[in-house]
Amino acid sequence: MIVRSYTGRTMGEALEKVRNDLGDNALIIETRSLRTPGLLGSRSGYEVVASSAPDDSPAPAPKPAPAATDWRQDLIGELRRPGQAAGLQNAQDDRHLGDELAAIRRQLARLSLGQHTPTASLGEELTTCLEAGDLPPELIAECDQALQRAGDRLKPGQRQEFLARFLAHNTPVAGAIDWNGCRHLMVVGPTGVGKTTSIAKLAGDLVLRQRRRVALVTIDTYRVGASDQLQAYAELLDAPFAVAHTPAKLKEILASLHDCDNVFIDTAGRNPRDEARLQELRGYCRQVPGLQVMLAAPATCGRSEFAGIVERFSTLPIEHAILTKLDENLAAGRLLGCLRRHRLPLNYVTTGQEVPHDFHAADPLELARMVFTPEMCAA
Ligand SMILES: Nc1nc2c(ncn2[C@@H]2O[C@H](COP(=O)(O)OP(=O)(O)OP(=O)(O)O)[C@@H](O)[C@H]2O)c(=O)[nH]1
Ligand SMILES: [Mg+2]
Repeated sequence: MIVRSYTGRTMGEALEKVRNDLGDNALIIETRSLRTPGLLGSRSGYEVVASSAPDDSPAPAPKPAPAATDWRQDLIGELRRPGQAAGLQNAQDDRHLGDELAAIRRQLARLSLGQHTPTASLGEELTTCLEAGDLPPELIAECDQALQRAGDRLKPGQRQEFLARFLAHNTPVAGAIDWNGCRHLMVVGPTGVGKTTSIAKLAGDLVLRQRRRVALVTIDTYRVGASDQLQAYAELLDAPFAVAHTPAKLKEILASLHDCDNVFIDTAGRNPRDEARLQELRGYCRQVPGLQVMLAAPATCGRSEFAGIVERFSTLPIEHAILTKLDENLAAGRLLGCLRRHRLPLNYVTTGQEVPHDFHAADPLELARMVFTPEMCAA
């Protein structure tokens, strides 16, 4: 297999040189932009490192230069003709070629985004893994730099764990709540994220494992069956239960529950764009002294949805956060990016529908290791 470097004033020019020299099956290993100082100011250009197809065949004779075409179109054309590109002999060749094409596709995506290849230290496999988990590009670049700094002090088998620790270090997490300092906890969040179920899990743990006296109160008087759902959990835990229709009533109920160690207050799901409903929640926060607020945010949403939820609910005095449905998350890297960006005071994660078992205190290293699970890396 031949590996050579080609330069050109444009990326298209450099890629044409690759094609002329190594043929249609050439594999792009790396691309980067160049800036060389000159008398009349700096000149820019591009370098492409490419190899011949991995069958050790000699490079084909140079062809006459074809008319200049858009290099992206050239590559797209090649991606659409996988069968012609390698003269497949068997399934192994096929798989190998598939991997190479996937690598070229990712290169193409990076180039079309104007990004430089961030894989110098990460290598293709780790970059693929981080990209598949949708880790933000700036975090991928930081991982690359971290590996570069570590240099050869790391053995190959230690690279994933090193990166998991690096990512964990960059993921702000508050950890388990000190329940002695949190008597009245109101859980807010969008509709259907798992607020009521999360309350049942937290309360269940406090009652069954920590032997605390807990009460459940709901101010969700909108959804049919909402209070029944919480009441059913209260009965299972043998805990007091009440419904409050107004802040004044909630104040009264909390005063009557003075012998309970902790009181959970469930709320109706709020569409983050529904300002009137959020205003109502702000009224409860203002009028009920000592009320602490926990945001329930789903681990399943995209970056902009997550940002919208945090932004809208941050008009409430959020002191705690629980990340729900972690078991349904398909992009651990994206989640880490959201957590780092919004700096949620994350206490707990929930990992399934089973009450009270499917939750635990948030652990940054565990969240970061999710990026490297085989399912994530194979995505
Ligand atoms: N997979 C999964 N499902 C969950 C989890 N937590 C809750 N659910 C499910 O999500 C659904 C909604 O849960 P609820 O607790 O009723 O959600 P909510 O936020 O109270 O809903 P509203 O009160 O209608 O806004 C239920 O089917 C739960 O079983 C979790 O961690 N993983
Ligand atoms: Mg609910």
